[in-house]
Amino acid sequence: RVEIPRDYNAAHDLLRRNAARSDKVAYVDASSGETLTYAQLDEQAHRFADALRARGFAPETRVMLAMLDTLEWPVVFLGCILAGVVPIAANTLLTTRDFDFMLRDSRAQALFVSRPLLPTFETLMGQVSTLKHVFIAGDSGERSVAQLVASGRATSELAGTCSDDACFWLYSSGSTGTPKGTVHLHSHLIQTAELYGRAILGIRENDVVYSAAKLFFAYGLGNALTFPLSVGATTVLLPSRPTPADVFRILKEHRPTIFYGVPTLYAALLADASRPKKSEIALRVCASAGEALPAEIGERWTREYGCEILDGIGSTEMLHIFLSNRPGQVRYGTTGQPVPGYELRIVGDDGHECDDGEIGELQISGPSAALMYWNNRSKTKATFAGEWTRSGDKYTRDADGYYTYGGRSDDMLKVGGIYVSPFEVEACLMTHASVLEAAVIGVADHDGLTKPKAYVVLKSGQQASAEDLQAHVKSRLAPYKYPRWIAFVPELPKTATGKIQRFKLRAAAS
Ligand code: 3SK
Repeated sequence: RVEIPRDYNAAHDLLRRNAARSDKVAYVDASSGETLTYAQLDEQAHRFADALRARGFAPETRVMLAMLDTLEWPVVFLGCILAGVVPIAANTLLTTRDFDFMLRDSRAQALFVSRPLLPTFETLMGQVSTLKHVFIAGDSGERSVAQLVASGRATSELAGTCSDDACFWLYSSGSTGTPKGTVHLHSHLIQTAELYGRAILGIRENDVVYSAAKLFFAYGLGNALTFPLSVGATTVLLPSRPTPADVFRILKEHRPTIFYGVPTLYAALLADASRPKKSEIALRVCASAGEALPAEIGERWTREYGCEILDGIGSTEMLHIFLSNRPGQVRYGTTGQPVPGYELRIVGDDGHECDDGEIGELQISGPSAALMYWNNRSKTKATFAGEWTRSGDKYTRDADGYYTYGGRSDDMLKVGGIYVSPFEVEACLMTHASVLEAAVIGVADHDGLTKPKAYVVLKSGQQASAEDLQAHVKSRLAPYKYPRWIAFVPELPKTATGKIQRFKLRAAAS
């Protein structure tokens, strides 16, 4: 574990580490080609912090970032933290209803929003009484992030934060569809950089990194902000959702040495005939998280590119990866071994610690565990049990200390690395005029990766096609949540008290 002084500011630490790298490129936008050097990042983050202070944003005030991965993202995030203001990095794929909940729940006083995302927020402006200011990223007008930065002084004084102060929040998807504000402290970012970034990935100054996972995800935040800034590496950002063609272009043009992806993307890249040859790219190591990487995908990637994919698992609650394969010791089909600095245990239903080979819930103890879920005492108590954080994931450990994923303890699914609540998709299906009932489970596609499948009971005398229902969900929920398959059934399996037995559907589907 890293010793962190009591008086500590996470953004100050990350920027100070690069004081001697003024002209080195910290970020490059793969879409526009624009770059931000370490000196520019430092100056703009300090100006931003000063501008916040000048506008009366006191330490501990919360603000929301709903921003695409552009050069302004690290400026806003680090600038807030320098000022002691607490940024909430929001998933830009969510809907107005999700943002409405998150803005009210967090009482964020300002919103920093990328211009293309403005329509999603339009109906909320003036409606959420705690939201006082909106600043637009990717713009140069009066209410823009750029103007805010320009208005601040470059020499702002440091907020008197300490290592145990709230630093930033991320919203974690809840099984009921209600996101949970996960509060992280100033000390957490650098812990993940040292324990995983440096010790497992071996990230160093001359690395160029590209993360397909966006900065608002805990995975992307470590990949593309904390780890590269902790050692002075260069990070490639892409504002849009990465297609295989985007990734191939980045791999060839920017020649990242570290690529972070999710299994669905690795499968899509390997399935694409236009993928580059090994000689055209410069990867030395890849990481995968979000869902278990099928062994076949890892093996094919290594055969093709001569570099390993380190499959690991992390969580929003633990901030980054705590269990991972290590370079030179990869066993595809497993999630590897505990990351040193984290302690893991597997616990059976009755609370006993499992022996090797026995399945139970994975629990983690480590220095980056979130403080709590905001405004949610019962879920906080259920997840953060003293030293131990419950993952909700089932695992077994073999005699060599390698861990293998065995499914979720609850009904949540992971789709392309992102949690999806079956309840939320079911509730959305039931808003369709023809649907009486619905149940959603995860089903493996041809690559062995989980996608939502819905079982639907139609109202008597009503008709609807699978395409109708898919379009209905797509227009109301984040795009990755729609059911890829729909089965029309006469009834759903239920308990005597009327609860849907999703496990019966899962058993029948497998
Ligand atoms: O999904 C994961 O495995 C993960 C990895 C790193 C950070 C956060 C998460 C959720």
